Amino acid sequence: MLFRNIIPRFLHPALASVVLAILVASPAAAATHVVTQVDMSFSPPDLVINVGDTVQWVWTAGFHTVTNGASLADPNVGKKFDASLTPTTTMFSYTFTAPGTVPYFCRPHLVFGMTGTVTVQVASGVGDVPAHVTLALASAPNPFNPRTLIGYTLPAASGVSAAVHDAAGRLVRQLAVDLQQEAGRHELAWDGAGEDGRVMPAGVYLVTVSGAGLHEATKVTLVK
Ligand SMILES: [Cu+2]
Repeated sequence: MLFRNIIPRFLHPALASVVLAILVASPAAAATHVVTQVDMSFSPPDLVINVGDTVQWVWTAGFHTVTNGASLADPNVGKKFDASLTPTTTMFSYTFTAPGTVPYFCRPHLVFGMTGTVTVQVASGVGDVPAHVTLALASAPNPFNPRTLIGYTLPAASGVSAAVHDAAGRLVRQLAVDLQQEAGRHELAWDGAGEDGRVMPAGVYLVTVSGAGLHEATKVTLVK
């Protein structure tokens, strides 16, 4: 009798189906993943993302393209995207809406192996795919002067790299290079200065953090 009394109260079939419907209907929040152009390569070269996520390619130097396709012989070259990464076009974003693997390359530097892939997986609500993990990158205060703290959460112990670029995509400051850290929340401070120690002009800067196979970017505004 006790069993009969408890089950309807705590696991009524109608309630259980409502809970299940909410779980199934809640998609993973769409994320933005950053790929940085480093000399004649894309970093990271291979990304795994969820359907609906956006990839943002960030220029640092030179003249490049972000062109979908496996090679120039691929009949689908450039049909999804064929964007420039140059001193005047320093970012390119593309939202992936279908599952599958999309190879891409840089037209001028394909012969030097400047290629990458984006593997788009279907995010599901329950069970089969792990919940979408992010670094939860955020800076505070923002806008800031004289100093901002860049917070992020590592899902596992990892080497962490972090950098600040200006709005033109130039590297301003390397905050960390393969800094070994434990899982959990961490903070890095940026005092608004470049590598030479001089405070940068007021403006918007892009902070990128990589660790545990995750790569995220956030904008911070230095005010005077
Ligand atoms: Cu290139």
